[in-house]
Amino acid sequence: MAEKKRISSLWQVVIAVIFVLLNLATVQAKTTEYHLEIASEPVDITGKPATAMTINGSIPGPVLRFREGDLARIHVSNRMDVETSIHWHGILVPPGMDGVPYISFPPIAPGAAFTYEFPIRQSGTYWYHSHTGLQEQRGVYGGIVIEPPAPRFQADRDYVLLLSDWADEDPHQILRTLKRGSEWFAIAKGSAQSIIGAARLGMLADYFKRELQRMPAMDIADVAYDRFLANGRPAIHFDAQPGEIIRLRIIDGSSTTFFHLEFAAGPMQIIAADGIDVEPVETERLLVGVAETYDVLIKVPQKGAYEFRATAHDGSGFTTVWLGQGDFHAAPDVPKPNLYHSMGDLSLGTLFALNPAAGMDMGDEAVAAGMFDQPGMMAMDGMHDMDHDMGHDMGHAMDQREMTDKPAMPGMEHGAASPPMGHDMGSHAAPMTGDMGKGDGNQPAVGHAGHDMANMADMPGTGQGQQQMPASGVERNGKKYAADFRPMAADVSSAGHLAMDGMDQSRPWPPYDRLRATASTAFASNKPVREIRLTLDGDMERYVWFLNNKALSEADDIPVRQGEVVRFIMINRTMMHHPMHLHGHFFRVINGQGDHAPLKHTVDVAPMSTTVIEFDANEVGDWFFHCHLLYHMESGMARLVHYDNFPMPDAVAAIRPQLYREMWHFWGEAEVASNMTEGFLKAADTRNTIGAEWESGWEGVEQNEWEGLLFGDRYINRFFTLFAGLDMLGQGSETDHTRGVAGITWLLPLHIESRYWLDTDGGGRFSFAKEFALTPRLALTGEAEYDTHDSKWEGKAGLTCMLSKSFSLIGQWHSDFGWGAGAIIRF
Ligand SMILES: [Cu+2]
Repeated sequence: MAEKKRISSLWQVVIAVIFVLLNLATVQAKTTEYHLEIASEPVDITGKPATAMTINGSIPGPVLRFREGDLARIHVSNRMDVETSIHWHGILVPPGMDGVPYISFPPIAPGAAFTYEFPIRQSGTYWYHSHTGLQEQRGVYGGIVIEPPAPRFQADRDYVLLLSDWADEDPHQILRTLKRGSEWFAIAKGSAQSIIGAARLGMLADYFKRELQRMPAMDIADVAYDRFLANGRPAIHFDAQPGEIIRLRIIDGSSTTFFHLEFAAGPMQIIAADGIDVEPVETERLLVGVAETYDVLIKVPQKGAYEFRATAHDGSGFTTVWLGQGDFHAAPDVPKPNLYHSMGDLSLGTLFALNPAAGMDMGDEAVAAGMFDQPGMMAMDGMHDMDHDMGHDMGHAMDQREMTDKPAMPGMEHGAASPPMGHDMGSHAAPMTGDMGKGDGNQPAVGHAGHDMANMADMPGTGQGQQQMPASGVERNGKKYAADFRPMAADVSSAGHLAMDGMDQSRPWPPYDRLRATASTAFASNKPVREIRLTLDGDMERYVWFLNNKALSEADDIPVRQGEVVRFIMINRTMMHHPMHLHGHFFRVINGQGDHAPLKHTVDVAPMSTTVIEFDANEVGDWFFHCHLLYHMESGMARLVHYDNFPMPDAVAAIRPQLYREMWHFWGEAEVASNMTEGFLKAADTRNTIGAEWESGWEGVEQNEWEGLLFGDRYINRFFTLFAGLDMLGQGSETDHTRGVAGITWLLPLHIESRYWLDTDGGGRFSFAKEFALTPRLALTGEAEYDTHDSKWEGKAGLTCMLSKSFSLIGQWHSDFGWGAGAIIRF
């Protein structure tokens, strides 16, 4: 009896405890609710009226604040006449809540609404943005702050600083300008290269060497912007009292702009990257990539107002936050990038040096075959020069190196060029990875390598004693990775205000090698590892961007399996930075910090370098993986990561093909001069163009003769295009003759465009065209053409002056139609 009573009172206690716990749980799992309305509205950001897409009437949208453990419920209403979506960048959500149209859910239709609901499983600084078309460029973005249960750092004030880029122009026009290969944005922001520009810097040799090697002219960014914005404004002020510690939650919500960050009153301390705490690290100047976030602490001086400046990576402008009161103290200018440096030479060494370091089997067809398409492969001379420049220091470093068993680049030995490559690669790899082999297991191995690098400071052209050149690398599972690399030769140009990107602390690359997680991020060693190699490729001229030489529309999904570790080896073969973002996961950035590799959701893969990331495949779903430069993503640099045990929801299955649809872009050009006219119309998707071109003269020996061509072409790579078409010849209103033609276009050294065709009359034609940029706007043009039917050469030479995006003036001489002057109109 007594026993029974004891049991029942025990039950009462248990029930009471469960009741209390349940209550506590409901108290803590608070639902935090937001209403967001997306609308199209007129704005005035630059003094000229423009149309923006706003969230709750503003750019950026409101900061959404949560506590870890909350349930987030966010109602998004679409007040526009186009579809939309919101993606929660860096937030771990169920796949259906990720907000990517055709992957997670159907887009939010005009006039419709969607309610997102997900538990908040993390804390830190994040952001949200539209994942539909180019809407992000129009203003559809905002910050997210999630408070942890117990904050790790105390600050007197806490501010969100959301950086972005703004153009009055319709982003679809921006994309069209990029697609047509226009030089206009480079001219508008002063980064276009020219012969006189190179001569003024004493870099003519570099200029022509690059041209000879058919390397594209380097540029840091694709688009010319009207403004850079801090929380939606060109300049803002944050309240701060003397001596206070301020936490800035910096979000790069730009469509394409990286920013150099600097505080006029001293260094900043990075305390979190992509929302997650890292061991505090100090830095003077910090490069934040598109879609990344950093939390930094800064200290307000005793008196004065100090500038926290975010300078666009390409040097085309900046946005400012003032902190404190009193006399204004501006942050120092960031030196402009020296774009003439033939980085290709250096980077070529980089590319090869890294591959063996990464333990890659370069015999892999996908990689190796693609590599021969690339400009880098053509630039063999550069490697020898680099070797030469490096001199004895490299050799010295090599002696100390523990050689690996693997041949430097097994797959390459078959190529004609293999002997020099193999040799050079070995020596280039040495200083970067040499000592790393001596580390055991996952030990950070960066220190010694850094020491070897210090020897490089004596290199010709460096002129600086202490160069910080952290070579990052790590050994894991018996394989070596070099995750980041900075070119090894510095150029302090005569101009003084120019610096080479990533070379020194004046234009640093992202600080990844110094980011260290606060606890081990290593995965269980018994997990299976899936390694996926992804080359990052692109063609600035056609403006197509690829992974493994394929656009999203052409490619298969990346398959992963729950429970495995997935490793992406990303090999950037372009001259641009690509901030790669994986949805639904955090990944380790292999950076030389061993077990303490930091966790991120977005990582910059620097020009011509290799970055390795790995993630625990534990978020079953379909997830987007893409370059976060908006126009790169839209032009193909994206993939779907698919878990093999994830069943696609029916609503998504029905619309998934739209994810892979091709966009067609249309443009044309008409040259009208006193002696002749010529021009073209084109419509193009990723690899196909259909178009028409014409030429007709009204002066000279072939008066009133005309020729028209209807064609379709197929883009193979930036050097080759196949085409077929109909060639029509006539005089006045008469068509004399029509014939079929087929051939290739081929980009020759010096960037000479050549075309070869055979026609159905049994003849053929070949032509060459070249444009010499004397200044950014003024070009000398030349064309020559030989036709077997006439057995004669026809030629044209002239000067063009680009006055605006759509208008140029020309003066020219044509062998058939004589002298003339006129204009080129682009539409
Ligand atoms: Cu990109």
